[in-house]
Amino acid sequence: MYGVVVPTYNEADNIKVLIREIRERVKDVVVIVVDDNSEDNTAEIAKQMGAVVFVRTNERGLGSALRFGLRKAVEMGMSHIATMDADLSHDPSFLPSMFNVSLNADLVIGSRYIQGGKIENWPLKRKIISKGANLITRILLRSSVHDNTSGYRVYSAKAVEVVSSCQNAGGYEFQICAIYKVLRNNLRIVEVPIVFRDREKGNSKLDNGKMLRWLSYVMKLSLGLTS
Ligand SMILES: Nc1nc2c(ncn2[C@@H]2O[C@H](COP(=O)(O)OP(=O)(O)O)[C@@H](O)[C@H]2O)c(=O)[nH]1
Ligand SMILES: [Mg+2]
Repeated sequence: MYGVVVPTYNEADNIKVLIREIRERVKDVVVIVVDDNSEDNTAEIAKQMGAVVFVRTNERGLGSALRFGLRKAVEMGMSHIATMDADLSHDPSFLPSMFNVSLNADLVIGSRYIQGGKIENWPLKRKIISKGANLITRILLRSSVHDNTSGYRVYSAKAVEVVSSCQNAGGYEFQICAIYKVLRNNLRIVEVPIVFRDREKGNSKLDNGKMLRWLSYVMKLSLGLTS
């Protein structure tokens, strides 16, 4: 059974279209929305669209929401679980081929930085931050992956088990921790090209504080000071 985990915070302008497009592309898919108590009705809209919705009131953060959703998906019996952003940056038309590749891999990464991959409409500043974050990850953690920060992925149930140990990666750093754990456990990662589009509606939740926390985490992980 295929699942798609979508972490949300104030994505009312995007979630309806996203869920509809996922359903159009993948048959028998369960969409799991992990919403951190959005003020804009995101959770209610997702429920109306038939998603399984968890509203968290006592915890926040992209990484902890992903971990929570992935665990729930495995508990519900899913063997292949995609994660994707709610803001339509991750085009659901790539999902069928990513699920297909996941039949022979523990982690499939929708990659902007391999041949055929692309970023559309992102401001130069975001491109530099993303490229820099990937350079840092490849050097400090000796990651062979080209797009370590992509949130468009498919995990096997085995990979979910391995990344559940990323307890100290509550925010954007979860993406890095997950790749690190999967590589260390000798599981198979495959990157497939995706075209990433900047969001048209709603706001990015990435800010300077989150970037600093990300950097501090990656440095600690490389020195063996955190897990
Ligand atoms: N549940 C939850 N989702 C979050 C949180 N922060 C960001 N997200 C979601 O994670 C996805 C990526 O966030 P986004 O703001 O688009 O980041 P960006 O693409 O790096 O600018 C979106 O679906 C957001 O709604 C959070 O604290 N909790
Ligand atoms: Mg985004």
